Amino acid sequence: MTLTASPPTDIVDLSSIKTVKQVPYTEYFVSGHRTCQGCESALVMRYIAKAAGPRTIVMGSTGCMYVANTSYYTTPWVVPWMHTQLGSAGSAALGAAAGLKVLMRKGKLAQEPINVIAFCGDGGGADMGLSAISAALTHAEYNFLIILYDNESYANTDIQVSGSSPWGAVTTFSPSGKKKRIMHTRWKKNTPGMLAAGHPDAAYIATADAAYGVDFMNKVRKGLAAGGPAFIHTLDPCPKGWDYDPYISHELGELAVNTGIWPLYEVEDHVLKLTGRTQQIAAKKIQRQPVRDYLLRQGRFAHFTNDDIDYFQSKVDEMWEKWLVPGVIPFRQEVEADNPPA
Ligand SMILES: Cc1ncc(C[n+]2csc(CCOP(=O)(O)OP(=O)(O)O)c2C)c(N)n1
Ligand code: SF4
Ligand SMILES: [Mg+2]
Repeated sequence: MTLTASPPTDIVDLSSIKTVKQVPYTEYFVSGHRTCQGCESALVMRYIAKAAGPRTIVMGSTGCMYVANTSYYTTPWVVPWMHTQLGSAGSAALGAAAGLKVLMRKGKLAQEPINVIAFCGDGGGADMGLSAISAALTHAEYNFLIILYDNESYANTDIQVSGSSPWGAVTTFSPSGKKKRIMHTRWKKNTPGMLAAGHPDAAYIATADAAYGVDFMNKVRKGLAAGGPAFIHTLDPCPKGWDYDPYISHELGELAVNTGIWPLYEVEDHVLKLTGRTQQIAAKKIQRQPVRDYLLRQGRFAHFTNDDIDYFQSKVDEMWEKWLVPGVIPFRQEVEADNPPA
């Protein structure tokens, strides 16, 4: 099978995909990139482009999905693509959406739907560019989608720890040593929950995982059709940074969801809906798998003792059993009996 780019048409189809058979065949992110074998972030790019279709502009922050995707004179992007600075996905998305709107209003561009998508990594989005994303999500009058692909490290510059790296993970900045077995002692930042809770004007906010491709593509389409600022955070297994055989990338993506470490949800019109396997876990139709099944498949956790695994499990249990909205909002509401009025 050869993957060939179709010439762009003026069709923007953002309808829901019901089964894998309805997934569009045409690719707009094709071969010719140099990401590692088994790179789930590359799959995220492919699914974004597939779901959005030909009338799409993509902007990408510095990181693996910029560097490995734009080696000199080559690119896998069939749709227009532009690099933006490491912390600028929010500004790029907002600026492009505003620019298109003005050009259309002035009659310099035909009035037609054009998808505006900006992506960033966890370093670029959850750390450095968080303020730009936050600002962008307050601009209800513009349509765009920001995608944060989270491989849980600054991968492109050789796997440095980020605010999205999981507790205890070995990175080049947090090696496990004799004196300190656990060097990275901070819990992963809850970026999608923070953005959902703090941006009432955002039209759509979701989490996703490329191991569940149809769910992800539908979320991309919903975000683009939402009629305002939208944000999706994906969790992407990274064979190089997580240290495992590329063969199991997909399996790790599934385990992240099935252990409850990465809850899948969407917030649409201020309504939160758990999706896919996460919904089934919450409804007690299936049980969460132990985090051990996920952690022990990855070299970055190979130094973990049973106590470390138990600690990790207890933190994930807390998310599910004690958070105000399990897996999403990390508060506990004060119970009056605990604190009676004076
Ligand atoms: C302002 C700025 N600081 C540092 C860099 C160097 N740099 C390029 S890519 C990168 C890592 C980005 O990490 P992330 O956003 O998580 O993307 P990933 O490489 O993991 O795909 C860094 C630190 C840069 N390009 N710009
Ligand atoms: S280091 Fe990780 S994110 Fe970067 S190209 Fe390789 S697998 Fe993909
Ligand atoms: Mg990263």
